[in-house]
Amino acid sequence: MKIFTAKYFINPSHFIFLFCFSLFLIFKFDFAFAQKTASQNEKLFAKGSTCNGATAQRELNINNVRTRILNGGDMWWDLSNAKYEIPKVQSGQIPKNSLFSGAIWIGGISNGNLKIAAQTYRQNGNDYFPGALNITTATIIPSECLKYDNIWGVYLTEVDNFRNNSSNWPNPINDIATWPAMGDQTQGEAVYLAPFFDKNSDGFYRPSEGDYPSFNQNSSKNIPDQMMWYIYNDKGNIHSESTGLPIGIEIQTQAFAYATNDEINNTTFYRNKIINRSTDRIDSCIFGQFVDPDLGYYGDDYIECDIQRNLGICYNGDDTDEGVTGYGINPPSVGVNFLEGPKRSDGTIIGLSKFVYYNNDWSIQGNPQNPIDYWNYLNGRWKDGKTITYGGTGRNGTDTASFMYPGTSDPAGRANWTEVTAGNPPGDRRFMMSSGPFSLLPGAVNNITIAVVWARASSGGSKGSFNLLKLASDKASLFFKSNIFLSSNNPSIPLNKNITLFPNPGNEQIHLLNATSDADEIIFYNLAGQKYLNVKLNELKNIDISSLKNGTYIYQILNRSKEVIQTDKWFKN
Ligand SMILES: [Ca+2]
Ligand SMILES: [Ca+2]
Ligand SMILES: [Ca+2]
Ligand SMILES: [Ca+2]
Repeated sequence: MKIFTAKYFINPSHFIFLFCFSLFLIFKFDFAFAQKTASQNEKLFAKGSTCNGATAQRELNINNVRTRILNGGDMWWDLSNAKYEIPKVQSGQIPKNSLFSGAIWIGGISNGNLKIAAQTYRQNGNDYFPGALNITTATIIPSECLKYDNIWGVYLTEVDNFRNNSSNWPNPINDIATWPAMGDQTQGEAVYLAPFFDKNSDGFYRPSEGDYPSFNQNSSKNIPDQMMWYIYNDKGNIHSESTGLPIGIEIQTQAFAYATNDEINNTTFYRNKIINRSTDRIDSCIFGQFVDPDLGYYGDDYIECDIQRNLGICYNGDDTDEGVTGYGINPPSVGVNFLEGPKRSDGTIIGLSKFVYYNNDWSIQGNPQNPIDYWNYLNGRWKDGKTITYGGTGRNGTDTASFMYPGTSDPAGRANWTEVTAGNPPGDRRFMMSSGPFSLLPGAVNNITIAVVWARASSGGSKGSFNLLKLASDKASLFFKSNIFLSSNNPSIPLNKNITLFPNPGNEQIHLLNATSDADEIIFYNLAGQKYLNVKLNELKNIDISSLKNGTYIYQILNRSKEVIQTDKWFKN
């Protein structure tokens, strides 16, 4: 169990807080006076609403992960302790956690003002508050915040039990009965909020008529094995956490997971629908996922990113994860994957744009203390505004970079750069993965979906798990494209989940079972991600693998459009 003060900041004294708060006041009023054409938002901000912070918590636990979801923009903890337990244990056993906490940050420039919403540990307060905003004024009153201070959730088994038995319709379970499908019109909220299936197509959510919670609006398909829905905004009160100016955003989040027999069983997903309810255009807008990974014992971790995979990674800084909270030998790796980022004005989706980390201290590479610090990290800069430079500690070089520790994934092909090559002592890392910039127009809606992936190898120390994590990431991306992306009416990406490499393990020649005619090419990688064999598939779908050394491989099957239609493990012996 982690000691509160050790894990957190170095116990900020009251003095530091007051000092920051004074800075904030100076900063805020400076802006207010400088800005003669203060928008309606700033006027409303001056009045302010007086909502309390979010208090709901709920457990996502359908597969090998047991994690705590909160409704204040943060997750994976219970406000004191790490709650990203994987593998899920029975009661009485000591759980091991791979993440400590995480939260969403959003910043941008509007009317010359920096606006920012960011959470870390709620040590100073809150930037996010429960509830749906008035879509005209982007405001909310405290009683509405309180009404939405909840996380709604259903299992697929509960939805099935309800929708398949009309005798249950008059008496639905609580979360189906209270599912917040429709906003309060008298408060000016949006007509539709949480997605539902409208059985009788009358436009109203009435479980008594067979309507039920769904994953996508009015679709009966693709309901995850467990899903949650909650709504929050950055206008319920002043931003006492970051001390930034509010934006006027509403975020509707779905946390969900699937019980499977593959890597998806170690994965959790989060889809954030981010709506600009203000009348202001936000330029240079950046969306970020802040992550404090604590891989078992938190004091010996390393971080890295894989740019092509849009993946932020935490792996153990050595081969043994000590202590009662530690995983022991062959420790796992955990990663956070951007599956769907914000959209540019031309509709293209932005992936991982910046990756930066910081330490648990007050240095220029340490914890953020004011809105500019948060803004700098969102933009992949250090607290003093200096850009990352390639190599070493990421400072004081001449060659600029957008990503800390990209390994060998640098698109310009620069040398391998990791915490190992930098010679860092392992420690308690936090990272920020961001996506942008883009212009967030009034009323604009962006879906931002992430997956938390995890892998543990039985050999190869810390690095063995790190390599398997890349397969888990590929699996999550493919799963998203086939089951989630598709179902939200996006372009179709064919996925054949049934191809089998036979025999497995194999030796001289293998054959693809159930391969459809669009399977065109197969590529074998070793666990380090190096390409070993690239074969154009013949009519018979037979492959000569005699040139491969014995060992574990990851293969990808591509279609004629060079899209990956399957990826999995295969063994040569
Ligand atoms: Ca209806
Ligand atoms: Ca560790
Ligand atoms: Ca260690
Ligand atoms: Ca950490």
